[in-house]
Order: sequence, then structure tokens, then C-alpha cells
Amino acid sequence: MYIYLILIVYLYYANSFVECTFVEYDFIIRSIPANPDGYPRPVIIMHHANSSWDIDRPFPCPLIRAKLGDQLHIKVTNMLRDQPTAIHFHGLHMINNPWADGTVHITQCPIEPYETFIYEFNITQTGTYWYHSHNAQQYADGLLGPIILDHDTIEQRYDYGSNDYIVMLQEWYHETWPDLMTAYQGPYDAYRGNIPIYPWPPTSFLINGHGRFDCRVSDCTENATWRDTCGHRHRAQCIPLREPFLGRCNPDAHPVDDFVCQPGKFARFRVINAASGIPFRFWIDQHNLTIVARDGIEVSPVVLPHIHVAIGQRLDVIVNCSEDPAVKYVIFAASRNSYLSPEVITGPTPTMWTWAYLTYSKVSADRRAIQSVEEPKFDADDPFFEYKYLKPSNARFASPAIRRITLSFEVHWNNRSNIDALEEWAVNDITFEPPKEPLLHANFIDGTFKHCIADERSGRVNNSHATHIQHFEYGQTYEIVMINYDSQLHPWHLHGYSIDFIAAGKIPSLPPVTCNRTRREVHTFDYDTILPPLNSTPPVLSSGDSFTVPRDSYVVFRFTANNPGPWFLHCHMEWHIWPGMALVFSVERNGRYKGLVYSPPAESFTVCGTRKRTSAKLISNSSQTKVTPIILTFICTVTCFLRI
Ligand SMILES: *[C@@H]1O[C@H](CO)[C@@H](O)[C@H](O)[C@H]1NC(C)=O
Ligand SMILES: *[C@@H]1O[C@H](CO)[C@@H](O)[C@H](O)[C@H]1NC(C)=O
Ligand SMILES: *[C@@H]1O[C@H](CO)[C@@H](O)[C@H](O)[C@H]1NC(C)=O
Ligand SMILES: *[C@@H]1O[C@H](CO)[C@@H](O)[C@H](O)[C@H]1NC(C)=O
Ligand SMILES: *[C@@H]1O[C@H](CO)[C@@H](O)[C@H](O)[C@H]1NC(C)=O
Ligand SMILES: *[C@@H]1O[C@H](CO)[C@@H](O)[C@H](O)[C@H]1NC(C)=O
Ligand SMILES: *[C@@H]1O[C@H](CO)[C@@H](O)[C@H](O)[C@H]1NC(C)=O
Ligand SMILES: *[C@@H]1O[C@H](CO)[C@@H](O)[C@H](O)[C@H]1NC(C)=O
Ligand SMILES: *[C@@H]1O[C@H](CO)[C@@H](O)[C@H](O)[C@H]1NC(C)=O
Ligand SMILES: [Cu+2]
Repeated sequence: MYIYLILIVYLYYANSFVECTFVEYDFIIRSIPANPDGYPRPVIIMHHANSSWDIDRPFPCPLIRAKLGDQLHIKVTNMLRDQPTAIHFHGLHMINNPWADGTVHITQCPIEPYETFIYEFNITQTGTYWYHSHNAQQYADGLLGPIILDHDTIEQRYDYGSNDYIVMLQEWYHETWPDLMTAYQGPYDAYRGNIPIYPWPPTSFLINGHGRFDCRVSDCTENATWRDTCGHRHRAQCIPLREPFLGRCNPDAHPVDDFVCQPGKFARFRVINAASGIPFRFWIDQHNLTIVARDGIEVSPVVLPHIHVAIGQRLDVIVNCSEDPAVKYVIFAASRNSYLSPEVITGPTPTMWTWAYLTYSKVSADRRAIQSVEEPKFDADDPFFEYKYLKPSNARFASPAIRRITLSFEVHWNNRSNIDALEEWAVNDITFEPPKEPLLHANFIDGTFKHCIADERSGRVNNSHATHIQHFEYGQTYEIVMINYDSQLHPWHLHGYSIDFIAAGKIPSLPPVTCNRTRREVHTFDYDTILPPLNSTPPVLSSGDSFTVPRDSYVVFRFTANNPGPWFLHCHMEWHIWPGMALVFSVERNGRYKGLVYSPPAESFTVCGTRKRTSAKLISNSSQTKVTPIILTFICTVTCFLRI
């Protein structure tokens, strides 16, 4: 029997219910034809093993819902014929349990076609999260879904009843990501006249997997050009639009979604930016939005007419259902361009936004309000908004740090060679190269990374290629200064932690753009002169796991290295991660994970890369034996009992 709720144990003690649940999911990943914006193309989805996918809305994939204290057991079977996979639970800490982080090359071997992997972890957080493939750009082809972890205090503070909504935002293309990456990373003049194609602009935008496309076609014959910052003209890159291979394009494939607001009550919108390359601006006509949580962490409420959401970030907003109930209000999700300032929305006109409706009841008149709310006292379009206004509701001071690490990043490019990529991204001049086997496995088994890190080699644009690892000693607090020398913003994400931001601003001494080099010349600036001393305890400006580093800016955070393991830190633009804009924060004691992290879960522990498959057995027999749900339920019950 496939049930995910095996048992709920209610224990009544000290006037409160304590529930503890063992939550089980069984998922299948496959590729199917779908038409999210009316244009049929293959998408990659995940569905419950006991039923079919939702034919009308195959993604976002099924909601994972649990609550504080639950034990999760998520079985994933890869039925893709040609691609490996792994599922990352974005924002979940996986304390002492990096085995469940789901990042290929870092914490696990890829789940090969027809293989199964089981993610086992305990819930230690509340709020809004999401999961997505962490193999190549696979999530941007559909393999993503929401996570709600119940029992936060927002439930008690606002009476929103069942008007609890997920809003997953994406941009969308009609080519699959392996093809888009070939176009982007392909060499100059691969054939006569060929230039690499950036995956921009997107073709349409999706709210919860639905959007609209007007079925236009374009063959890119207009000879459009653009001028770079040095005044040089370049031919504009174009992703041609064509008739679909898989069926007919239908601009009216899906009705516009309706979100219900009950008069006199509130509605909760869990806005998740699940895009592969763009920040989103989100607003509802004639309604203020009250931000109550950022990345699952409750913040002092901020009221404003529109919000900006970085890729990976989650903003929970409350809407007051107090307007004229006879009117249908438009909900907008608009595309921004990472190069341009936040107030500028951009994209493929006429569809540079997508929309849904906010209705007060199913029978309300189709009279549309198009009037925006007045601008607030503070600037919702401030590029540093999240650092200035999203204060944790329990105000805190950051811990003193023992060391400062500076990470500066930028793009390196060339246009000369017909074998090189056009662009490589680098952090401290290092373009990330995946290790030969997962870092977690290598260190746990051998106590070192020596044999698994990629052989270092120099790039052709004054960069080096290496498995970039920053080492942190377990239990210590560190300060990280991230410096963006690029003229576009980048959305970063750290696995395994929520981090405390203590400063952000424009780079004080900005090196000029040099037009005769393949990268910007980086001058060192002494951040000691503007940042609080390392041993001080400055107030925490904001706390989260997904954050924007605005163009030509720096962002400073502190974190206490209390969760052991190799945690990926990367730009969340899908076409920047694999060209190198990533590194690993490795939290160890004397260079090792063993003794800090739990043993690998025996059920799905496999090895790969340089390690011979036979050694898997040797390792896994020391860890737990296959536990049945009955035993787990028993353990869970005992744990609940001990907790109270
Ligand atoms: C299938 O399993 C899911 C959870 O894994 C459960 O919520 C759902 O009710 C099940 N559906 C059927 C038809 O059994
Ligand atoms: C989850 O919690 C249970 C009960 O406390 C514990 O036995 C188990 O080891 C934990 N598992 C993980 C992966 O944290
Ligand atoms: C674009 O340029 C090519 C080659 O220079 C030329 O043949 C073509 O006619 C131009 N197309 C348009 C629409 O101007
Ligand atoms: C939105 O908030 C602003 C500032 O708090 C307030 O002045 C305005 O009246 C509010 N508008 C609506 C429609 O609630
Ligand atoms: C919601 O709107 C009603 C009617 O305008 C108002 O009385 C109430 O104070 C508002 N609540 C919040 C929390 O803004
Ligand atoms: C590529 O580089 C050459 C010099 O190496 C230069 O003349 C040419 O304009 C460049 N082209 C582009 C598109 O940047
Ligand atoms: C590479 O670095 C060296 C030394 O810093 C410098 O002389 C050279 O101009 C750089 N080359 C390019 C292509 O940026
Ligand atoms: C590169 O350009 C800068 C100005 O942008 C100039 O000062 C410098 O001399 C040039 N360097 C070379 C090697 O041409
Ligand atoms: C695996 O089990 C065998 C037999 O029980 C034992 O001899 C061996 O030491 C175990 N291996 C590890 C790594 O614990
Ligand atoms: Cu980036």
C-alpha cells in the first residue's frame, strides 16, 4: 500500500498537542510532452508512483508537506532514459546529514537512469521552501516543486484559513536546456557565421507551471545589433521561434488562474522564484503586500505595493482581503533583466509579464481593476532592499568571527578561439570544476579530498579550473565578503545554512571597465576600513539562504560552521553555475567529516567516479540496516515522547 502518512501520534501533555509523523513519498521522474504555455515540448517531471501526473499541470511537481519534527522518507526513481538526476531540497539544512542534500558531485552520485535513491531527513525548520533537480540545468525543464513546512507563527497571526497559496514563478523557453547550453557554450564560428546564443530573452513566463504564448514564429533574419559598454557593436543573438515538433501551438491552452480572497480575511501567498535566469517583480492591483517571511525565516512585517524576488528566494506575503469584492484584480509576475535596475521590467514583448486573478468569490463580476497602489514611504526598488528592510522578527546580533574570507567574482571571456567557450565564470579567478567523485563520499571514506578533486589546469582567459573548496573548522564563526565585479546582479545560494547578513553596499573603489582586456582589473580594497571589526557583534540585517549581490556591489555575512559537510555555494542562474560560478564550503574537524556527520543511509548509498562500485558494500554494512516503516514509527513515537 502506498500511503505517505503512516502514522500520526497525538500525545497530550501540558495543554498542547505534540504530533510526530513519519512522512513517506514515492516518486517517479520521467520526460513527457506538455504545453505549459500552449507550445508543446518535452518537459521533465516527477509524479507520485501510485498515480499518473496531472495531465493539465504536470509541473510544478507534487507538493511536499510536513511539519517541524517530522521524519521524511522520499523515494525517487529515475525513469529518464538519457539523463541522471538528483533532488535538492532548497533551503533545508539537513543537519549532520549532508547525504540528503541532493547535489550531484558534491553530496551524492547521480541517480542514473532506472536507479532509485531514498532521501531520509528530519524537519528542523518551518515555512516555504522548494525542491529541484541539482544536476546540470535540469530543473529549468520542469523538475521542481514546492515544500511547505507547517507550524510557523504566521498561521496564528493571520486568519487566512484555506487561502494558503503557492506561487512558483519561472521563465520559459521552447528549447530544452541541454540545447540552450550547447547554443550558449558552443564555440565561435562552429560553422560559418555561427555565434554563441545567450539564453535571453525567455519566450514566456509561468505561474505555477502555466503561461501564455501567442504562437508567433521568428527566423531571426532581422540583423539586430547591440553596443557594449566599450562602444563596440555586436550582432544581436536570437533564439529562433519555430513551429512545434510535438503538436499544435495553442495560445488558449490554459485558462488564467484564479486565487480566491475571502472578504474580511487574509490570503497567504508563498512566492517562490523558481526561475533559471531572472529576478521577478510581483504585485497585485490595488492590494498592498505584507512580507512576513524571507527564506522560511519570519521577518518584521513590511508593507509595500510590489516585491522583488531573487532566484531561489522565497517571500511569504499576506494580502488583506478588504477591497471591493465585486472586482477581479490582476496579479502580475514581471520579468526583470539582471543588467538593468529593479524598476525596469523587460522581456519579450508583448508578454514581458504573466498574470493571474485575485477574486473575492467565484461569482464576482469580470470588472477589472488596473489601478496600482500608491508608492510607499521607502523604496521597494532599492537594489539593497532585502538587506535594509527584511529584518528577522527576533532581532539578533551576529557572533564574532575568527576569520574573514573574501570571494570576488566576475566573468572572463574571449571570442578568439574556435574551441573555447565564449564565457567562463570565476570566483577568485577559479572556474569551478566538479570533483571526480562526490566530495562527501571521498572525505567520509578516505578522510581527504586528495584523490577526488579535479586536476587543476589553467584556462585561456587568465583563470584556472579547479575544484574550489573553502575549508571551515567545525564550531567556529566566519565572515564572508562577496564582491561582485560584474555589471549584472547575481542570485547566490548556500546549501546547509541560513546566514546572517551584516553589511551590503556599492564597491567603494570600483576599478574602471577596461575595453582591451578579457576581464575587469581587480584592485584590492581594504574592507577593514568600512566593516565592523571581526570580533564585534553587529546587528543582523537579514537572514536567509538565497540572496542577491547587486551589480558592482559587496555583501557581507557571518555564519557559524555548525553543520558539517560539503555545502555548495553558487550563483543560481542555471547558465552560470556549470560554467564555473560556484564553490564548496566544507565544514570539517581537522579536515574530516567522519565523526561529525551521520553514517550514510545504507538503503541507497552508492559510490561512483574513481571509486570501484564494489566498495559500496564494504562501507554500508557498518551503518543502519534496512529499517521498516513500523520500526521507524516506533522510533518516532519514542522520540516524540522524549521531546516533551
Ligand atoms: C498516492 O500517494 C500519495 C503520497 O505518496 C498520497 O497522498 C495519495 O493519496 C496516494 N494516492 C492514491 C490514489 O493512493
Ligand atoms: C531523525 O530523528 C530520529 C529520531 O530523533 C533519529 O533517530 C534519526 O537518526 C534522525 N535522522 C536523521 C537523518 O537526522
Ligand atoms: C541581414 O544581413 C544579411 C547578410 O548581410 C543579408 O543577406 C540580409 O538581407 C539581411 N537581412 C535583413 C532583414 O536586413
Ligand atoms: C498601502 O500601504 C500604504 C502605506 O502603508 C497606505 O498608504 C495605502 O493606503 C495602502 N493601500 C491599500 C490599498 O491598502
Ligand atoms: C485589513 O483591512 C481592514 C479594512 O480596511 C482594516 O480594518 C484592517 O486593519 C486591515 N488589517 C491589516 C492587518 O492591515
Ligand atoms: C573578437 O576579437 C577580435 C580581436 O581578437 C576583434 O577584432 C573583434 O571585434 C571581436 N569580436 C567581437 C564580436 O567581440
Ligand atoms: C593575463 O594576466 C597577465 C598577468 O597578470 C597579464 O599580463 C595579461 O595581460 C593577462 N591577459 C589577459 C588576456 O587578460
Ligand atoms: C587598455 O585600455 C586602457 C584604457 O581603457 C589603457 O589605459 C591601456 O593602456 C590599454 N592597455 C593596452 C595594453 O593597450
Ligand atoms: C562489514 O561486515 C563484516 C561482517 O559483519 C565485518 O567483518 C566488516 O568489518 C564490516 N565492514 C565495516 C566497514 O564495518
Ligand atoms: Cu550569475
